[in-house]
Amino acid sequence: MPNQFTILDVRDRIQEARSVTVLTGAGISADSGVPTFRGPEGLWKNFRPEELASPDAFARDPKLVWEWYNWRRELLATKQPNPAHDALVQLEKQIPNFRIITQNVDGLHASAGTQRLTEIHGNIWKVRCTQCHNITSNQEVPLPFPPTCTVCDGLLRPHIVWFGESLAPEDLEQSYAALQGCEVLLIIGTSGVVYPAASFAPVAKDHGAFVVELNLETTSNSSVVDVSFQGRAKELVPLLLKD
Ligand code: BV8
Ligand code: ZN
Repeated sequence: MPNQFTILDVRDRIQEARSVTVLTGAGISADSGVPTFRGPEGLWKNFRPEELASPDAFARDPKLVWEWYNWRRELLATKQPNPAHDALVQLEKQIPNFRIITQNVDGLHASAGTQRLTEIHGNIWKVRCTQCHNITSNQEVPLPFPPTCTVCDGLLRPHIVWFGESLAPEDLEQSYAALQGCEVLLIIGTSGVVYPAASFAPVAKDHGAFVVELNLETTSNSSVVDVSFQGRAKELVPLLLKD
């Protein structure tokens, strides 16, 4: 079915809104050259998530898990925010109530300059002590194994939410407040298969939001949203700004 709305209709709707929430996934960073997770070139093509992104995997073989994260940190150290990240920084300045909820752990929204940001799956540039749970920023690439805590000498792990782990309660609270209180929810570059983020579109919709999807292809969110545009994030997102 053809779209009932054009991208310029959506731009007007966003510009008139007092509250906009944005949910992003790996697709927004794909335009910066960061590999996505699923799909033909995705990271999970070569690795099984439960073998690397799970607490069991880390307990079994922390060195292997750290090798994978070191490889990703090395790759990310060469990447920059793209025009989609930058356009969202501009949008934040125009909308009184604004929040980005990102599933991405790459830190690119923060380095672009987004202020009101909830990184629900954590951040690859932070580490957490498995003993005393102290969280610190860490940009060392590669991080020599075993990385240890300066407070208690415990083994450090990536500050990332793995499969089977709960999201931080404060991040969930902030996300649900932003989803339930927004006039427009913009969903950019996510396949919509990982929970709880996969259920965010219906939450916003049930609370009266106008829900927009920007993606290269149709996803499991497409049937829920009010309008879906297919294209690259770096081309579509800047069109939502004022001229
Ligand atoms: C939890 C971290 C409570 C690693 C990640 C059955 C039913 C319901 C739930 C479950 C279930 N079985 C298990 C669960 C729970 C599980 C889950 O959802 N599993 C799924 C797979 C079924 N979830 C959890 O465990 C979560 N915790 O629920 O806590 C609990 C506790 C205990 C037991 C049960 C429940 C924790 C989730 C873990 C999240 N961490 N990995 C790391 O990054 O190092 S998930 C991983 O996927 C990534 O982190 C990423 O953030 C996330 C989402 O992926 P996407 O961002 O969407 O990326 P993807 O590649 O899939 O898609 C890219 C999209 O971009 C595509 O659509 C593509 O078309 C588009 N695109 C590409 N290029 C562009 C583009 N679009 C625009 N422009 C472009 N240029
Ligand atoms: Zn410690």
